[in-house]
Amino acid sequence: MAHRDLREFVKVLEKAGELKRIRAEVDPLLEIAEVVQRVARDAGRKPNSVGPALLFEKPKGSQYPVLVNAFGSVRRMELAFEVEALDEVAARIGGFLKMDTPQGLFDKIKMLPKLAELGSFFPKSVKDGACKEIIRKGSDINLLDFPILQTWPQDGGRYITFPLVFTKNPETGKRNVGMYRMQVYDERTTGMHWQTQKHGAEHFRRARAKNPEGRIAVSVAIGADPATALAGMLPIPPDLDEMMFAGFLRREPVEMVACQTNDLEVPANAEIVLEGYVNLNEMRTEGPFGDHTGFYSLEAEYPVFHVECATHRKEAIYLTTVVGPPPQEDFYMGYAVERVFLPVMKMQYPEIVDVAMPAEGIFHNLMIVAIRKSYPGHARKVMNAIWSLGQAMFTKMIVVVDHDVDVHNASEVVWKALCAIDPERDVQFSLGPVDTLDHAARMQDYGSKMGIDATRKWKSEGFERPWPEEIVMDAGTKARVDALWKTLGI
Ligand SMILES: Cc1cc2nc3c(=O)[nH]c(=O)nc-3n(C[C@H](O)[C@H](O)[C@H](O)COP(=O)(O)O)c2cc1C
Ligand SMILES: [Mn+2]
Repeated sequence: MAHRDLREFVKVLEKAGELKRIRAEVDPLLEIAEVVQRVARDAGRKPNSVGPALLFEKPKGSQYPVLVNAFGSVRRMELAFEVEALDEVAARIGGFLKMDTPQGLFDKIKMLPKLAELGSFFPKSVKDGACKEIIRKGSDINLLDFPILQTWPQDGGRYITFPLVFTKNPETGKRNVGMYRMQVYDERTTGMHWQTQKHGAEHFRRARAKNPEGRIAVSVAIGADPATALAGMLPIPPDLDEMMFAGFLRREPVEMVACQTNDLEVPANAEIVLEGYVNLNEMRTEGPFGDHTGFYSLEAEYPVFHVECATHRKEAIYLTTVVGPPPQEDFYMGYAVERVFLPVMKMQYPEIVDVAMPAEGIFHNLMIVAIRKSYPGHARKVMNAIWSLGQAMFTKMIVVVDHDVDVHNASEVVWKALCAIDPERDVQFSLGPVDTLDHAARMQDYGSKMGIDATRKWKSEGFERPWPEEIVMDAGTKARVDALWKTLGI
């Protein structure tokens, strides 16, 4: 049985010893973020140690509790997806990808259960949902009733950092769900920080092209069962429904309920829902915001979200996350995505053996890729493939190593990669879209990327010198020293 909702997940975390309740009053303005830094980040920097999820029961100035760091460890991501190891999710995805077009009757029959399973993940519309226990309209809505955090001193205000932003493609009617932060401007207005390459921004542009004076319906859900709550960050192709993917992850369809005031649907089990619209001709300054780069993202112009209706559960739990200098909670969320989508990458590019995105590289700055090299220039082919692969296009630096390098062992990667390169020969630059948050790029959203071919060089790549063998002790000597070991007194 999938986790029913966020509060059930809270109980699961508590039972697993992964959650701490904080009964003292703590201020959502800066203080909660500082507690999170001390408990989660400082602990997370020591090997094999991560801090617990935190449930602040008495945030100052609000009657609703705050849940933070709920996904801030590999174990908690496993609990979220109800698996013993993240590889299980990867294997399930791999199983579906391997489904070839059936040849004979026997193959067709064999595939039926899998196809039926796939069908059973489609979101299901339901008549009513717990998210509508309380319905507020107009001046009865006050976002500031919720314990929305300000996380860093120079932030432009309070930000909703864990929203599911629902929009519809104005041309196809297909749904998108993205996790885009929302700066709270007042009781009923927020920013809508969908970056230019994201699907929400594309819906906005297409709607504006049709009618620049119009608006686009937007609904936002905050807090749901874990797979659903996380679905907004998944880097999946446009027009692939994140709610379908959430259903796949939880092995049960997500129940969706119609909004009160627009034609969108939201997860019925959501803790809080904000319904409203974005005007297509209205922009407002958003930021600064202490971001997951560890620096403040600068102010910029973004669309504005107007809330017309707010619905929520009685005793709603406000789910949020704190970003800042890495590693923070989002590192573990991203790590799970990296593991889960590895089979998808491998299906498109079978030469890829493994990838790693170290925490300090905050996803977009560094990807280490191990490949089974088969032909001259193969490493550069893989770089170009990654730069054209969904949100991996943002990768500022790609290091390609041979299949026998452990990409998760930073010390091995640094050692072997540096030994394998002649910098002038092996570094490749490319130009293209970069992450909006990259403050060093020559201009916002556009800049250069670098690939390092750190594979062994071949004669067929113009390398005429012999390549040396890596040093390893021979088995005979090892066995003799094993036999001697006890006599050595070491
Ligand atoms: C905690 C967190 C906050 C995020 N904030 C933003 C944001 O403010 N703007 C944005 O464009 N992407 C943000 N992202 C990344 C997007 O959620 C991610 O790129 C997602 O795939 C976007 O969905 P889409 O592909 O449907 O547009 C955030 C991710 C996380 C985990
Ligand atoms: Mn999407």
